[in-house]
Amino acid sequence: MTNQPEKLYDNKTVRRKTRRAFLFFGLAILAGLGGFYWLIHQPEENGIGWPFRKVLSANEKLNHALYSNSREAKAYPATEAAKKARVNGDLGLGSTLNPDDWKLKVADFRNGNHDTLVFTLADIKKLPKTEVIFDFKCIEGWSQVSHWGGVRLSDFLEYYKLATHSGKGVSAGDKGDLPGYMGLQTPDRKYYVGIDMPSALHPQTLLCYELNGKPLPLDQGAPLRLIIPVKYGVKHLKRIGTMFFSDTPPADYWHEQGYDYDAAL
Ligand SMILES: Nc1nc2c(c(=O)[nH]1)N[C@H]1C(S)=C(S)[C@@H](COP(=O)(O)O)O[C@H]1N2
Ligand SMILES: [Mo]
Repeated sequence: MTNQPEKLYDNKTVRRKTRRAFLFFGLAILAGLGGFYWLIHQPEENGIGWPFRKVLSANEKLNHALYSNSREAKAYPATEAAKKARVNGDLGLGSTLNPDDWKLKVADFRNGNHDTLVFTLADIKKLPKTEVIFDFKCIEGWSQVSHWGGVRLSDFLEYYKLATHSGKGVSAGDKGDLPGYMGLQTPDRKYYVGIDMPSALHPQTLLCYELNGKPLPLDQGAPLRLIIPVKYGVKHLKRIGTMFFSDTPPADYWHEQGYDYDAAL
């Protein structure tokens, strides 16, 4: 009798342990359900609950930090471009304009000098022509592949040594020497936008004077408009009158109406 193996557990112990295990799993499941309930009942921001939203903002911040000229809007073949590009928005185009009298005014930024520099269309056209064919997107919900021609804004700023504090070219790549933003306005200042400098210097961003290989029509911004494929249509200011540089975000027409400042795609 004495060397009979001791029973590890009697029935009572087994029952107790089983009950405990059930209780534990039950609680674990409840905790899981509770967490899920909590997750899906958080206040929403643009339809996204904040725990998810937090992850998105972190990604957005990362995007900003890593934003580089390598992020290009998809290019299309010219055959896919609309023969008749849609016209939308005429703020700042109300006054009559003789394209031959038009001049581009640029607030000089160098060495804190705030003189106004004046450029003719010929000053711009003498720089290499670049064409961009991309899907133009408006925040109103339409998009259209369209074909634009002009001079890269970065080429213009580089050639005339604009935009840096020191007066060096933007290609010197000295980020500390660049302002954070540039502003553009129609000649009557009724329409105006602010653009972050990395987007302004993006290789697809154009000072545009052609549509489908022909001179830009007046209602599409002749003689010179902005084409900035990394942004929604609101930023593609037609009929540029003035450009200036700033370390703080310049006034922006649609931002003042409540739209996102960046209007980035
Ligand atoms: N001067 C000026 N530029 C403007 C606008 C405007 O009202 N005035 N509208 C913007 C908007 S909302 C869009 S979608 C595009 C449309 O360009 P499009 O007429 O060539 O299609 O221009 C942008 N540039
Ligand atoms: Mo738009």
